[in-house]
Amino acid sequence: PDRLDYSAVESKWLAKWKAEKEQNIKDTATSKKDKFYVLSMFPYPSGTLHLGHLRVYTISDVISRFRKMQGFNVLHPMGWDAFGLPAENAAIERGISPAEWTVQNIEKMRGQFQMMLADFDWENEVTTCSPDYYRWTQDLFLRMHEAGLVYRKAAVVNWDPIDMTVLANEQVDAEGRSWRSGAVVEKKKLEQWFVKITDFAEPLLRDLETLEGWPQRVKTMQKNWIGKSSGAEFTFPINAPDLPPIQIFTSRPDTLMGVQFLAVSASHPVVKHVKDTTQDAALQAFLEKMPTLPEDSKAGFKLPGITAKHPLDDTLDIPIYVAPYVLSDYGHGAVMGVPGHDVRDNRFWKENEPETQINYVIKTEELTEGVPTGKSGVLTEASGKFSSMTVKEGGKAIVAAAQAKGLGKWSKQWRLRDWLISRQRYWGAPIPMIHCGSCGVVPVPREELPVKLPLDIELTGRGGSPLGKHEDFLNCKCPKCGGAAKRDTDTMDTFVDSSWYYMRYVDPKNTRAPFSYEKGSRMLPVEVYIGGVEHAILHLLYSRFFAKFTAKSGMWDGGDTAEPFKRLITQGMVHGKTFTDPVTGRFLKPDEVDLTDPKVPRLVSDQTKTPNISFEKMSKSKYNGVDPEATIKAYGADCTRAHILFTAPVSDVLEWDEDKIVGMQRWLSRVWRVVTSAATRLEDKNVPALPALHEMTPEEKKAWRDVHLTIKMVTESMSTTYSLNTVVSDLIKLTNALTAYTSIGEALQYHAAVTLVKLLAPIAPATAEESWTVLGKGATGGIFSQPWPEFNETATKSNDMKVVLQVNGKMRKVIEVDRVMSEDEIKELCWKEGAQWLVRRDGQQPKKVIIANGGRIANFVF
Ligand code: ANZ
Ligand code: ZN
Repeated sequence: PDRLDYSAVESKWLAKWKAEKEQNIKDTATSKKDKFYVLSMFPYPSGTLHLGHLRVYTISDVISRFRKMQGFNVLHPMGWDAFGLPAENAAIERGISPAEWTVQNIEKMRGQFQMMLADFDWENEVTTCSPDYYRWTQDLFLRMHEAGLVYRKAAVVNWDPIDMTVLANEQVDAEGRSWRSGAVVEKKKLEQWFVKITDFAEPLLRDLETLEGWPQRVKTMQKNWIGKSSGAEFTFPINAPDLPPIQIFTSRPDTLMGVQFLAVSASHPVVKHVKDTTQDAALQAFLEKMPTLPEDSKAGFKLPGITAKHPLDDTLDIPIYVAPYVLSDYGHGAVMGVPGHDVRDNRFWKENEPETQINYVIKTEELTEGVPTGKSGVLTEASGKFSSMTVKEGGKAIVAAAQAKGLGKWSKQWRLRDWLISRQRYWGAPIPMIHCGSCGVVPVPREELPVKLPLDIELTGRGGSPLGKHEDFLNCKCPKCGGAAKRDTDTMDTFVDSSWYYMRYVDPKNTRAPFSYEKGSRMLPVEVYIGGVEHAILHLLYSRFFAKFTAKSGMWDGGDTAEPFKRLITQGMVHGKTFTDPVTGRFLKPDEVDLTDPKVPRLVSDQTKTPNISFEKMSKSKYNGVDPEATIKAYGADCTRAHILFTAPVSDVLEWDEDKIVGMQRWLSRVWRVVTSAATRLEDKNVPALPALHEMTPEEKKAWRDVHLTIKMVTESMSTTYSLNTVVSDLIKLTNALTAYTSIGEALQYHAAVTLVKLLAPIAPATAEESWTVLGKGATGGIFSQPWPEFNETATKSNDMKVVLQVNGKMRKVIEVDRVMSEDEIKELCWKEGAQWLVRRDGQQPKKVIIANGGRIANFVF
């Protein structure tokens, strides 16, 4: 046929591939080939695949198929991040059990993955809510407990006073009310489980440097989150004999001589002391008001009857304030206030002590909001014996002086906090701990795992933790003394489940350990990880922590740094085409826009008006959502995949414009024409040999050079730059070139078409596979068992190769070259050979440089 019936072709190949896969299940663990692990972030099984999913999974599928054709032992697994709140909410709202809801959704989404022709290794599938997965989540929790990395501490939760239950942050609305009862949510302290991720702060920070394949932006986000800060600690004695002195952390010890006050958080011991000893009513009132004040509030209250001594100057009495801008969980929950050189201290001081002069102890040109905060400066006379030292020298001398008196030392602080993993919810991995009246908290012995989540549970969203009401679950025997005891009723944060799934994928059926040492060491780390930038901080940090912890405990060989993901691709969001009323700006529903002429949409209500069009984050309220299933049904999966890749670079926002898919459809039809015409010319002859380079006609040489240049560029894009949009445009160019050559011989045309189809296969697998049935000529196996085309440098070398240098479209010079060059090389060459036209006296730079005609024209546009 001269047009491909994509829907018939796609379902035909889907069935064949499936049968094939079932017949020969590969064994990634024993394969002799080099491994390549491609991972895309597993989805939450909400029941519907959205376009964002389609984008991530298209990217990973392309990379995986490409690497398989290159002969790697590829692992490209898929699974389900299946614990979490939505399942529980569905249960409360609709009475369906979370397990059932989840299973149904998984089945739906599995079908959608098939539709998009994603080639996942389903034999490695993991589902985090299944006991044979969460058994190992619990096992890892206990291993961390054994390593001293798990502890209990009181922490604040959201409490719904009407439903008498703990709420997740997502269940509290912007006004601070419960999603169900509407009650104003209160804060309540509960004993909860923490994981000591802070023990790994140093390697988590340090090893970021080894991650060359990560976007700098993500590394910076991780770095800031970990937040290492170097500075000093000083001790300020206070005139209350039965109280310990106040310790502070500062990043600017050089400003010590400028301290005019101390500020502490409400939970600092000195506050309680003053409150209890003075019974000061105004202080009481301030403390009651404090929780409602924002962190950037300038408010403060001077503690009555108490002052501090300056560490280096006994003559100074320093007032102590309690103030909301001091964080209780950073440093010592106390600040040395330097109004002269710290912006926040300055604001605070002007608000609370407007009459008192500000001490300036550093002379610097660098100001922040008018405050001299710069570090390139010298200490002034006000710094006494430290005056005229630089900031750096002064800091050293001041710390040394304080240290000599036992009142100071160098110190580091981290912003990173320990990880609170307790959730008072049902649909999560139960925390495998037991509370015994005589023995205290006792871990469940690891060989008794899993602690199974009971399925016969009634969820109401009211009256406390669901597991606490399930008697069979709750009551148990103490593993230590055998007496009656109670299970912990908390479940784990779902981030725990997703912090190690990529390790389970390498050995998903292991019944003795989370994964074996051999398989872990062989298959980890992941070569390419693809996912949304919204996970740039927590998920990646927790995953890195798990990789480091497991490697450190000898569960796999992670080398010096034990990082889980070598390369990270953060794919951009997909934005939907959004129509708004040109007058009111209101979002228009689909039936309010007349798209008879897609180029000129009109308002249904007023045909003289055209709506405004923009691309925005998809949402129900903007009526700009797109259902991937409908798109695939309408245009085919191959075409949809190509469209997704072509429209934007992987990390950029993708503006989804359905009108443009037809362009991809036309291209795939052209590919099909190239294929059928090559096959038709051969009729039923055998595969012809490719003519030797010197036997080719000039046009054939050109065509073959186009083919090899494309091999080079596509291979590079797929393996190093992941510039998948240019892969599609390079293939489009090659298709067009092959269509345009009119006098190439049948042998060359055949080999060119075969190469095109191979290069196309990762992107449009069904079209490529169908093309192969026409071109394969008795080859064994389908297109995906064919080797990836090899780039041949000599095929691209040419004695008639020239680059025409143009300036604003006018030819200036013809430069002879002896080989085909990359765009960058061509530009370099032009700057060298054409300096007289390109380097302008007025310093003007070209606005752009267009390399056209396969590198034969370089047009510099000024
Ligand atoms: C005096 C000072 C003078 C400061 C100056 C800065 C500039 P980083 O760098 O983020 O670690 N600080 C210390 N503990 C705090 C707390 N619990 N709550 C709020 N602020 C706190 O920040 C360190 C700086 O933050 C410290 O250095 C301290 O202010 C403040 F010219 O001390 B500085
Ligand atoms: Zn006991």
